[in-house]
Amino acid sequence: MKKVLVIGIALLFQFAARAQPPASLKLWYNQPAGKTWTDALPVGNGRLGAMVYGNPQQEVIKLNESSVWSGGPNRNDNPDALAALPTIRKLIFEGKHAEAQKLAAEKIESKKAQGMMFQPVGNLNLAFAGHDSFTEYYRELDLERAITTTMYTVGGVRYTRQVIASVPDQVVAIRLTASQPGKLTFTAFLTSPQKTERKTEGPDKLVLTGITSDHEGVKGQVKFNAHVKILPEGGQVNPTDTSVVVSGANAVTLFVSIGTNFVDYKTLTANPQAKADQPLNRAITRSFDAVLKDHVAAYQAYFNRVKLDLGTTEAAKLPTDERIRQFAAGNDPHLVSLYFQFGRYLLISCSQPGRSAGAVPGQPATLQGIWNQQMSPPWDSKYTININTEMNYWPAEVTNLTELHEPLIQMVKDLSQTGQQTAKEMYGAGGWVAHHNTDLWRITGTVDPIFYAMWPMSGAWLSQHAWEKYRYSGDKTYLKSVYPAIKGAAQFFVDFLIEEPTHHWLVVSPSMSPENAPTSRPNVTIGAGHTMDNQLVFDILTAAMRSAEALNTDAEFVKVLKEKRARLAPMQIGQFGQLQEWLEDLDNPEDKHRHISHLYGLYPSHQLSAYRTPELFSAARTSLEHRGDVSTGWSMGWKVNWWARLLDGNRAYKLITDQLSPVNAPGKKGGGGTYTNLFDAHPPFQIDGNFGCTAGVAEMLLQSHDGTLHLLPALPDVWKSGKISGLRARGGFELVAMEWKEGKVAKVTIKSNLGGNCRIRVPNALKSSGLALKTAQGTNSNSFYQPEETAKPLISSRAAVNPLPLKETLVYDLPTQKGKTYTLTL
Ligand code: FUC
Repeated sequence: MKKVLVIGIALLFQFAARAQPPASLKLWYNQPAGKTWTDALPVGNGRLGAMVYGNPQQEVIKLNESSVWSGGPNRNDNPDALAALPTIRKLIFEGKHAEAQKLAAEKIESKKAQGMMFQPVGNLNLAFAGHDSFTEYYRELDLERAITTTMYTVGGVRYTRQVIASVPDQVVAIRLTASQPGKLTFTAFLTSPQKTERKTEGPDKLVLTGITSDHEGVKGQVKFNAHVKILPEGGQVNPTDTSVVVSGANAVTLFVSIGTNFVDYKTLTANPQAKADQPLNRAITRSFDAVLKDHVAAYQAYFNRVKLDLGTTEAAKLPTDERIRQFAAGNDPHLVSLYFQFGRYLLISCSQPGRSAGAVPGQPATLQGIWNQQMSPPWDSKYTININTEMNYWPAEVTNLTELHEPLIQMVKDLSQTGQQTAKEMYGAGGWVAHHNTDLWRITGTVDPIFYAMWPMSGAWLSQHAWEKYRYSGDKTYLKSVYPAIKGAAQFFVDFLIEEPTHHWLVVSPSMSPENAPTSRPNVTIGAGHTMDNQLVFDILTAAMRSAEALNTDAEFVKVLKEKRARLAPMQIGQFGQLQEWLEDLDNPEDKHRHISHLYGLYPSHQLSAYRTPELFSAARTSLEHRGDVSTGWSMGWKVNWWARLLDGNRAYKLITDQLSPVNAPGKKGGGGTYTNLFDAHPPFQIDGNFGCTAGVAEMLLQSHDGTLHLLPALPDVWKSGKISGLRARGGFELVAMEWKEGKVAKVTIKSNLGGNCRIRVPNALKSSGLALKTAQGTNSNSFYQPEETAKPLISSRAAVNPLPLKETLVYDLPTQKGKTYTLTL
């Protein structure tokens, strides 16, 4: 009888653990992560990152700190470039691309370091003897409070562990409790793959000191200290040489603090021990609950700005790993909102402005955000700035996390300094340049073999982030602070553009269409006048021009920018009706390359429009069709945005489905997907796909790049009804709330932070009580909604270009006043 009762209670527990409230924003599992890093759950505060395994017998918390990188301050320019530049350019214009690439490999490719590695600090281990056999296991990551919780039962005692990474307190805080007094007995110790020394201080403190590794001839110079304070309630605490043993405690709080000698990319003079002790000494005067309360408040100040409801079905009651497995075949719209909010969670957790006392300013999200356990991670877990780093920040403005854009903007400012020398020494140009990778030390020479490296375009792309941030806020004080970087990026191209011999257009040479070689020139990427380059130069010259105009400065420079811009190569539509990737019509419809760089003009840029450039719009679609759907994670994340911009919600949703497939699904051939912890798979793990897809979901519901606030531009049939609140649009508008039913906007409330005309494009008629809502006429008077005219495309005589049929929309003008809120209804 007693046995039956115990089993009954156990089953009840199991059920309680499994039956989640339907719409909770939680990732949850019925098993620990074991040894699998991509099953562990991430927490972070922009500077500290931790992966929590939730293993009962041996808890592992893998620790990162954003300035722990191999090497030290260094430069990697190749000064031979300048003398070789005229010959390389001549060879390209003579069609001798292979020879040009060979010479560039000798003279432009960096002969120095190829970028340093973002490295781990180490692991905090908590060993619980006898906890290898447990029941009623449950593990979650709560996105609404940014806290992981692990629960299980051993010997009738319910154990709970919570882990957070706090911005206000600058510590990782861990709370261990048990359902009966005196039941917490474990050994805590630090380990690390780095060169470290470990000791204990006093009865209850673990100390690890280390220095990062040498790499590619650059001496490892980042010194770091990890300090852990272990504060039991009841019981005993006894240190050994390198561990602290807690016996018979009722509850325990652990605070983890990490400090380094890093000040900025050229300065390593901070005291790592003091940097680690400062937040730790403050934290230990506070309770876990107090730290938790402040953490949740700081986190929610960002997270709660946006809410998304795409509906909830029975599937939402399943554990997260099961939901991923079933997504394609099932009906689980809530998993998309969970994935969208997880993207926002990740950005809040891995990219914070440096505002806390004593904290180093956070670094931008690397290829892995801030979570890396390997000494030599894939692509060094650094910054690939020919797409991946930019993609990390696509959600920042639209999903209302503009402050989290700051670490990237700071990196742009840093590169605008380091890249000046590269521009001058390698290319004899003013302004600044960066190639396709950079790192903590802000290197701006080339990285990797020239096939991948010959791309002097990152300044143009990264500066768009500085400019677009302004287009959302209209904050001129901010614009002034980034104007020198934007101007410097433009100045480089003013000096570097060269006239090509056939059409006499101004082009970038040498460069490439990122990482893709045309079929007719196998293994040779180098060339001139690639479509993406032309689009990027158009954008950077425009950004500099419009910034100068907004700030009422540099009138002479603006004239130069206008003259140069007018002479750029137009976009071209090739023989298959595709948007040409290269200056010549070399595209192969069978090419499935993951980079589709020439569609930069469609997204994130806005040079292609259904309404203004129908031929180019149709050509972009043809190019995208040719490339197909399934690819690496980040490529699919980009495709969600492209299909959204092509106003095809069902196809965008299809790409979300590809993205939300398990990375190791049986029978899966290639392509990325999603790990059980919702991390994006390149594979391996790369965080860009998370951010790309998050931005894509927003782009399906709201667009503001093409002269209007376009509501529900790409709504898939499966999201018939839903609600979203808090998205931001250019020109200082905020979508306070939008509700849609049966594919129609039922109610929308818009706040105008800057005033001005609000031009709205919608799928259905809307009305307003007492507002001056009128059918739109003429050009939009709002200065943030002026599309930039691109040159008329050249169209191959062999191309059949049919403008795509467009769904009918209505366009309204609503004059707004600064600070006021407006509601429109069906
Ligand atoms: C670019 C991509 C790869 C990978 C790497 C980090 O080079 O082409 O797919 O994402 O960055």
